[in-house]
Amino acid sequence: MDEKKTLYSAIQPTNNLTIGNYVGAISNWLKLQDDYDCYFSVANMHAITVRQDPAELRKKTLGLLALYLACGIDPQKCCLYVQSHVPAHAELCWVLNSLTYVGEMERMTQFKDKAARHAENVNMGLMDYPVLMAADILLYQAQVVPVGEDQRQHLEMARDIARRFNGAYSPTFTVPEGLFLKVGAKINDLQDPQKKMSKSCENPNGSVFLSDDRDTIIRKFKRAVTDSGSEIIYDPENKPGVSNLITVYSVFAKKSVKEVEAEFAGKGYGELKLAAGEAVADVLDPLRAEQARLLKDAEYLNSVLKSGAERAARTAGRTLFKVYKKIGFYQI
Ligand code: ATP
Ligand code: LTN
Repeated sequence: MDEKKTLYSAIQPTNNLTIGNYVGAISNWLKLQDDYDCYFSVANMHAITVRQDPAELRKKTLGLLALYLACGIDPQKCCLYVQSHVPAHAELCWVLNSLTYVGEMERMTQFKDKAARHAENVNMGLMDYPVLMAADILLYQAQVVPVGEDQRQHLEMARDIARRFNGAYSPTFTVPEGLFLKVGAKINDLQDPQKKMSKSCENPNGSVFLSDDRDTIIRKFKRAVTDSGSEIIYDPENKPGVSNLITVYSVFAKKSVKEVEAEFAGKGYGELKLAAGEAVADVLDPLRAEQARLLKDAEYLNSVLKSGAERAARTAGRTLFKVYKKIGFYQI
């Protein structure tokens, strides 16, 4: 039997996740969990690089874990854990810091964006974010890392750091490959359909959050910006609003774009908006209910976290041990 490849990914417990995150990240993980040996973490150490309210961070950490589970990520198949529960992340990050140059961190697009957005708090952690992400991935010798386009540069950095370490000492780290899924479509903002839907958007009507209730979801879709004309055809260039609604409906109702076009031939934008809203609500309602049920079961969540942290720490500990030996840290 072929050994399964190791896969690593994470989401930060900041803001509320949108249907974009669901389609672009979690729903893909679900499909990957049978074919890979998966590690999925809640990246709370990354989250504090932007100021967080402590009570909220605690709540969102557990909320994200409950969401992974509610979406069907199976803790029997995957290692689910919270990043700060495995000290090796911070320890390896420190070692890798000495192999990373300030200049290359200053050039990272996300760092420049976030530094501009949080000018009052351009802290060392924000700059070090990609090195911590490299440590996450390299600790588990991950071969495959599913991430969105926005993380491509960080993944490239992780590959460079791995090669640099392997070259300076001896082969130690697996050089990871990014998995940039083409399917699972990109979802755009409902109010500004030229822009990707994001957790931190300014207009809350543009993003549909996984925590939104049915009425809110339907209301947001009813208000979605559409285009001139009245035909329902998929043409992202000329009809970004309608095309985005078609994408959403096709993903959530599990129909092809062609099927959606046929279903709405001769119908109006209003009907498509309503259908999209209902399809999304039909998927999210049970998810939200399951997440709420799990959040009341602290004993179960803690047991998942405990076994996840133990398993993650074992794997990570093996890598860190090798690293410490190679760099000359005296061992007792
Ligand atoms: P923020 O607004 O806080 O930067 P974000 O909503 O852009 O966050 P990330 O945390 O950067 O989300 O991304 C988490 C994952 O969700 C990534 O794998 C990313 O590719 C995916 N993702 C985010 N937004 C979308 C979207 N609109 N469509 C598809 N996938 C998305
Ligand atoms: N930076 C990523 C989250 C993240 C991650 C990782 C993804 C933290 N560590 C390791 C893949 C592998 C994000 O914001 N999407």
